[in-house]
Amino acid sequence: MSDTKRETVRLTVAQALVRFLANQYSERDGHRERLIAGCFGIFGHGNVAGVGQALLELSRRQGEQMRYYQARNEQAMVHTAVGYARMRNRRSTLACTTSIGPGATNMVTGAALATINRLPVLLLPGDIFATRAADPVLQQLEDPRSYDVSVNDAFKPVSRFWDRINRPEQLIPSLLEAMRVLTDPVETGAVTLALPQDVQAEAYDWPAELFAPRIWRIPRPVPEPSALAAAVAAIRQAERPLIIAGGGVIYSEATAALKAFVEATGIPVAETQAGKGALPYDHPCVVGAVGATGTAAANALAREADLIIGVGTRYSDFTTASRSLFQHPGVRFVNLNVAAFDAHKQAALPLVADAREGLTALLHALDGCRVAPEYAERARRLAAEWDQVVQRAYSGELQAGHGPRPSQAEIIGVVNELSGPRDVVVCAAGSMPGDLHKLWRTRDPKGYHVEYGYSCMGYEIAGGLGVKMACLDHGEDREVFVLVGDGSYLMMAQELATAVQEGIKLVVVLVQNHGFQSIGALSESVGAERFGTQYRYRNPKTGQLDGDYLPVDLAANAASLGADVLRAYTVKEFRAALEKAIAADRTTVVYVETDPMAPAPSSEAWWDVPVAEVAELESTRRARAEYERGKRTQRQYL
Ligand SMILES: Cc1ncc(C[n+]2csc(CCOP(=O)(O)OP(=O)(O)O)c2C)c(N)n1
Ligand SMILES: [Mg+2]
Repeated sequence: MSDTKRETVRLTVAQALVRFLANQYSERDGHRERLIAGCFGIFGHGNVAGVGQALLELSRRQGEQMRYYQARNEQAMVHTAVGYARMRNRRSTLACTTSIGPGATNMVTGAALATINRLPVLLLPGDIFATRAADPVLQQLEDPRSYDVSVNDAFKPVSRFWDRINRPEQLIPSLLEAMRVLTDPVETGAVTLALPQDVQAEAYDWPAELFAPRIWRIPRPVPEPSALAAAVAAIRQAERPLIIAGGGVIYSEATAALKAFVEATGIPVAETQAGKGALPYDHPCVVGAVGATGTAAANALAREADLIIGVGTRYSDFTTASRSLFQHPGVRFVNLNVAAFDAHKQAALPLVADAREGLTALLHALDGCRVAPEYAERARRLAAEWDQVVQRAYSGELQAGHGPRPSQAEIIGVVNELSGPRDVVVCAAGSMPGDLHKLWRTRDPKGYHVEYGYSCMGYEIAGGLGVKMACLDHGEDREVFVLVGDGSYLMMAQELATAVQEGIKLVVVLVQNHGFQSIGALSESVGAERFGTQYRYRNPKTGQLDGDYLPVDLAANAASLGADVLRAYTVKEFRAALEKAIAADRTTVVYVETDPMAPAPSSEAWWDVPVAEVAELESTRRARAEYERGKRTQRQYL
């Protein structure tokens, strides 16, 4: 131990925080990048003098950088950070600073989205005075049971690490733990450091080494030998194994390992929403999307499979068709997952490991074991049949009789055809995620970005912005196509202004169908007759919302936010408009009206949405009978 006095630097808590963040790096496979690539923020009294001043001061220093980005809504900036982190495969993310009160709680939805999707974001809400000198400060929640409670406690259940910095020196261990959690593939999600307004501005003598560059190695845990042996034995015994590739395959950059594994074994691969693109759509082992929004091909194989090999999947109800999909009486699961929590789902044989390491180990241990040629051939035939369905949906043939407006599938087909193989499609809620899951022909592991863990309306434009920022920061020339429904657009369109402000180009396809087509169709299927799902005037005759469609002009709205806008009413016009948007160098919105009554082809899989057990409505009673039939297909996998 040296007895020289430790060098210190006198800074405020906020100044120390941003200097520390500017010096953090992630590293995996020898590749290093900034862990916190920038900071989004909206200022108020809870952060303007603290983190705001610190960001300004850092921006004036030579060398160290933490670029500040301005957003319009705090929820949206978390979405942008999520889009960024997912595009970087969790190697890098953004921080988000807010004032106290509503600015802070606006981020709670974003935090939940990040945590549920297992994506790292760093949230820095302002908080009430630690000294309590001026209580109650503007926007303070006063809880008569405890002075210690603030609105930021609402982040606790949706954060993977949460702390409140009531004294300067608490910042040091909290920052270290925050970085560890952000870069841990098992624990990652939203990390929240609540920063009392007074503490942000307080000075402290920080050890200088706190600000030295620090590297966080993202681990690749290897499988335990006995677990590997058990998994290998199960795979060797299986006659009809099926792989379900989840987001973990892509985040772990295991797509080449998956390709090698399936080419050696011939095992077919179905993909979840987060895992779509793990292999190109036309790879001979790929059978497409699985589950409630899946392809008939993948779901037919899933029903017959005697072994499901889940790789990097959390088995959401959409993936398992609410546990009704896997119908083989002896079906077993082998789950390769970095998180033991997920690896054990469906009473599986758990293989707790990084997806790439696990697949590579399995490949070696299986040593030439292959599925029967008839089985591989059946998978190929089913996939080819589905591809024909996609072609007919893209061309409008499948929805013949609808019109005059284009079907959503035709619009998706044009976007797919005009986009480049490395371009990215972004979506989150409504009927498009399901249609995209079934129909989108993904050609690159990062080409498909549908947020379906939280399926949060409003993610689309804000998330798409983060995707594009991640591309630009890393010199990737990819076009980002944001597909957004009118309902999602109305919920959160304002980040178009942020894209315009930053000179970041997005192509936004705004699909107008006058309300919630997705929930409308669901409502009909549960006997609720599309009640309250369309954007219509209240009808004075019926007293209901079944009058004319509202005259809301979303194209004019997009133009008012600074985007270029093109309107299309036919497939031909849409194609021409999209070509223009692709050629443009500014954010361009292509507004298109579609026919809400032209559904995509069926997945032939169920989704558990309980229907009223007693009802006066005949439509509900019929739906309940149908529901009970579905319910009987639900299983427990033990
Ligand atoms: C924030 C949020 N609120 C509510 C929902 C439930 N929900 C899912 S899809 C949807 C409607 C989406 O409408 P739109 O964007 O127009 O897409 P469409 O269904 O018409 O394709 C709703 C209300 C949600 N997913 N997210
Ligand atoms: Mg809609």
